[in-house]
Amino acid sequence: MRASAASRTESKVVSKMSKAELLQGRSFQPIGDPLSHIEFAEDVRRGLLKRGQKELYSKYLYDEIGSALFDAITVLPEYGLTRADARLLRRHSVGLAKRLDHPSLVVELGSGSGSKTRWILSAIAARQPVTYCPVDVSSSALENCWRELSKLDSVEVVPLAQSYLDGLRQAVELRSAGKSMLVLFLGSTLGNFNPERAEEFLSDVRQLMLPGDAFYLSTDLQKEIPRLIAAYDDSIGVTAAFNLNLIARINRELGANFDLSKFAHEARYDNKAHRIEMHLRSLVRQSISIGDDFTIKLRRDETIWTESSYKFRCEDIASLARRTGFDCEIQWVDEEWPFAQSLLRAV
Ligand code: AVJ
Repeated sequence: MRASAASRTESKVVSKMSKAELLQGRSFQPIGDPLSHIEFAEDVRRGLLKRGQKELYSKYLYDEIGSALFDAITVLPEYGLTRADARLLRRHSVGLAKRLDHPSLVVELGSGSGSKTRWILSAIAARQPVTYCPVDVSSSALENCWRELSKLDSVEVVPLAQSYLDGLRQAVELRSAGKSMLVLFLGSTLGNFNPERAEEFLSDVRQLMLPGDAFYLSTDLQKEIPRLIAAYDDSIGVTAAFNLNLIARINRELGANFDLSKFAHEARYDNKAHRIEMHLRSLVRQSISIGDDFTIKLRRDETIWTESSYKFRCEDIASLARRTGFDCEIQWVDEEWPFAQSLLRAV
């Protein structure tokens, strides 16, 4: 009796609350089950036991500490990418919203903390209510994103803690009949994929879209090598900490015994492949146990490759778009830090 009376009172109160108040009170509940411990262990095992160049997948850089360090990277003076991305979005959001066919669903792949997305979401929501699905494997980043953007008027945030394609597959279920969708892939995250994977990924995304839907893609552009090296090897060592955190994470989660003082962060540019590479260089000859699962040996100066960040030319994006079922409708370029945003239309 008492319980039902209480819940009746509660629902009455709730019905009077504004949307903002409702969202304030609602707890963060992402849909999905992000990366599993088993998958992490298997990927680490495969990458470290590889003959030749050892490697670790860059998606594992983003645990709670790694995501916080990445947020610090985005405000470093040397790291111009995020500011360029934000400048372009601020400058062109309204123009972009006008070109779109009143999308009712916006899906952001790799939203991170979502701070850049505010401009484009408000420009779209000013024209009609919108459902926003941030997709990210980092639930701490998703929670920040949810806190930041669920306050916007006419925006419903549905966070998806999943891989990009699983998240997109889930999100398209929320599309209202006859309405279009906008997929955002900002921050030059596409640059983490090698060219074959990037092409395959865009084709997979295209498969989940309908003709007329829009894909808005940010990519870092080729520029002077010293500027690129500085962006990935900053003077106060935040990027070094970001990189080293990956082996610290393996210590924490898989019971390994990496001694971080025996590794150095390294950023290199491969001028043929047009990519920055991050490596962890072993300063001595050493062996490391990954829990009681397996052991690896590292020679002095042998490296573990932890990330690639490809740098593009505008025409690379346009031709990649054509090969994957899109038409590159317009590109905007930041002059201060060469960086492009491309509006790709599903054909
Ligand atoms: C988030 C993948 C775009 O490659 O520039 C920053 C990650 N790595 N500093 C990038 C990163 C080192 C970043 N992305």
